[in-house]
Amino acid sequence: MWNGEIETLCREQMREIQTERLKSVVRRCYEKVPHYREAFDSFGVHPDDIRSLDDLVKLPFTCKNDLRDHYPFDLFAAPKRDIVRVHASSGTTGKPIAVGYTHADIELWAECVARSLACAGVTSDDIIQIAYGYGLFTGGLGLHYGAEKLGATVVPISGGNTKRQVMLMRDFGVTTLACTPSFGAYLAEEMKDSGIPEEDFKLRVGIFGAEPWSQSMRREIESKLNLCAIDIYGLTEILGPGVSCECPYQCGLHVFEDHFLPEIIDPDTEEPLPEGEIGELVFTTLTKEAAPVIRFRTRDLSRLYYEPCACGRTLVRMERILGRTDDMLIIRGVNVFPSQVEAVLLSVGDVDPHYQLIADRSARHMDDLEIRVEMSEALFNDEIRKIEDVEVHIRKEIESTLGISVKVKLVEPKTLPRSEGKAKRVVDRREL
Ligand code: DLL
Repeated sequence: MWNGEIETLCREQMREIQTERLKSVVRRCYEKVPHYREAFDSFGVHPDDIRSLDDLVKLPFTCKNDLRDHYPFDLFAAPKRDIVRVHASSGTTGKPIAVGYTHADIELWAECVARSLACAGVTSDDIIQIAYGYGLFTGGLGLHYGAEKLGATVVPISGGNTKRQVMLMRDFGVTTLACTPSFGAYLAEEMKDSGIPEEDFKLRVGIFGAEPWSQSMRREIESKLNLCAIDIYGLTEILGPGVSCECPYQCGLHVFEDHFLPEIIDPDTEEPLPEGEIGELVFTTLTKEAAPVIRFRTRDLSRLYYEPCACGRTLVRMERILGRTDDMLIIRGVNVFPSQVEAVLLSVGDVDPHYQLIADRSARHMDDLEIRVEMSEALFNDEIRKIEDVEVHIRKEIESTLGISVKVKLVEPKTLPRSEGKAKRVVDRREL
């Protein structure tokens, strides 16, 4: 463990640390950020009212819109001269959000990523190829500083250029790959096509995150890349990668809760939900200087569980992200998450992990959902009859999982757009 003392604290001691830090971040926000002072005042809550973790619920939520409305720097709690870095995220629509970091924040971030990598089983003997994008996106630089802090050898290749990625992976004897799961699947294809014998690659761990992926996708990537695929989670508003990460037991992501205090709420009623129930993840940063956030609504769906992990960590675990409240499609009144479809597609076999969900509205104002997925090379070379059978089989499986009728179209291998960062799984053509 990178920080064994913190990662194995008993619950009582962790709560003590969190309580002290919560009091201090709430006061800091109230004193330094006009938005928080106004929000607390209008909620009728004062920093003096926050005496224990149970008082957290008295505080107002912060939403992505609050960050947009104060774009770029109005939520900063540190003077501009202390800001040493800015990252931004545009999301899928509209105005971006910007987040600043002081020296101490960059140090905190490196600590959390070093913890994540150590948790994943990466050591200073590893060579890590960082194929997340470098730039305003937090993936590249976030992983970079943490991997250097851990003492691993960093190959800062960034995204794109798949042929070069594969060549360097072989030439440098890369042992750890960090990228989005969809780019991982793309690289697996490129490695196969390169004709380089499998045994020439030395990969053993993958650090995959930044987009939802299913358990079946994990198994597929693990067998194609011949590594242990670890899930890492984070978001720009809170830090970037390194908010939580799995260990090789792959049973939930350990949340670095001495820095990020998680809650699960019902997205509709906004009430906190008991342990184990699925709802929206909410985070409060406990130690960030430049851009602290109070009760940030992530829109990500997950659940929390507090029993210690077999790895010895006592940190609260969150389940892999089950979907987002906003990438959920509602088709004829039924909630559909791309991850549900992905799980079915990959469990059926005969198809590759490249797919898209296309929602459209027919002339009779009915919602249609078409699922396009690439067939495997083997199936493509098979008889047309077999292809039709697989199509029908997939359609039936998806219909029984989702409870709605769908269209399924198997397309030729390598015809759907590939992504070098986050995959675009959903195309919604309905005019709502
Ligand atoms: O994606 C930070 C990151 C970079 C995480 C590299 C992991 C690895 P944003 O661009 O702000 O930050 O996007 C944050 O991405 O709210 C989730 O919806 C999604 N996301 C991030 N990690 C995961 C994951 C980075 N492991 C948004 N599983 C979050 C599922 C994830 N979704």
